[in-house]
Amino acid sequence: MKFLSLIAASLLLASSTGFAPSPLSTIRPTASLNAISEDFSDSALTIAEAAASLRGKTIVVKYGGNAMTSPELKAGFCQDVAALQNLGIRMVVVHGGGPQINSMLEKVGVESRFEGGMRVSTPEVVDVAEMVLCGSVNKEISSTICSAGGRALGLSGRDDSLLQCVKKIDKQGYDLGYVGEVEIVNTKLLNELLDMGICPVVSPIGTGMGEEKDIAYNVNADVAAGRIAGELKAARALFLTDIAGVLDKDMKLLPNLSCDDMDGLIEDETITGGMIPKVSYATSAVKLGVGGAFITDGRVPHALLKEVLGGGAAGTGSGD
Ligand code: X2W
Repeated sequence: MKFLSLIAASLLLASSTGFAPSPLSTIRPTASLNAISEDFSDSALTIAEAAASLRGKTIVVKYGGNAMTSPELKAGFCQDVAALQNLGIRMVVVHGGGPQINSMLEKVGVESRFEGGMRVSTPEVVDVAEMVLCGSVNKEISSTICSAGGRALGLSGRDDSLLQCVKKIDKQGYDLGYVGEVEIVNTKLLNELLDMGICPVVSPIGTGMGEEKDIAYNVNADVAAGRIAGELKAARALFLTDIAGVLDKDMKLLPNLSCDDMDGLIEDETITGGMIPKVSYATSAVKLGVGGAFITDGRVPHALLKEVLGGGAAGTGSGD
């Protein structure tokens, strides 16, 4: 339902503005498109309409570390990104890697803990996070998108000052160390890459500002994705994670939420831990002009393609 209203809104916009096809209009069918066409065999028109309405628009996808654990799901996600890119949609991937950072911290014997969904980050923790996120995780995602027929470039928030941060001040008064709050997003860089037909794959390590410009900040990936989506005024922000969406206290899925609902659910502690940054920054992205934000179960094969072109993989949506 949320999806249909989004498509309707997009089609309305397309027809009233005299929709111009993007320069990236080459359509190359891929394995992913075949995979979802089986699930949506009687809705080919809906898929075609969704694809046409999104051509030339921007979608920011947060790909969480918990949704990356299976090699098949990872390959499917990268195929989906390549397929959507080849349909002329401007794709931006912001990835996490929390579990991957945990296992490296364990290997090197550095302890860390979370407060309000944020990893308290000493300089040693930031070093390990940067090594894991910008090294193995980022390169694996960008190269797999390329192998699937897309064009992707991996970069971190420190490259060309993509994510300019200040130290995050925690509302509860915890000192989070070098956790960054994103103040400025270099949208010029992102738009230049998107105009070249390249999907930026962003690691959430930010750079300090002014005299602190050589400092690396560990940025929660949901925060980075929400801020990037908001600043790009993306058509959609999707957060792929390892749960079904936002759940109420009885673990029932809340499929459709407004920005006002979100604040109340955080206040009454229905939303806790790692879901807080996801929901808060999905909400702020919508407030900044993103067409709709969706928290989607990334454990569903081809969840991204299903959410964008089909009736949705399941999950929680917010927006128009
Ligand atoms: C995160 C960055 C990675 C992340 C961390 O160190 O785990 C902070 O919490 P997921 O997989 O999306 O959780 N940074 C400050 O967000 O990864």
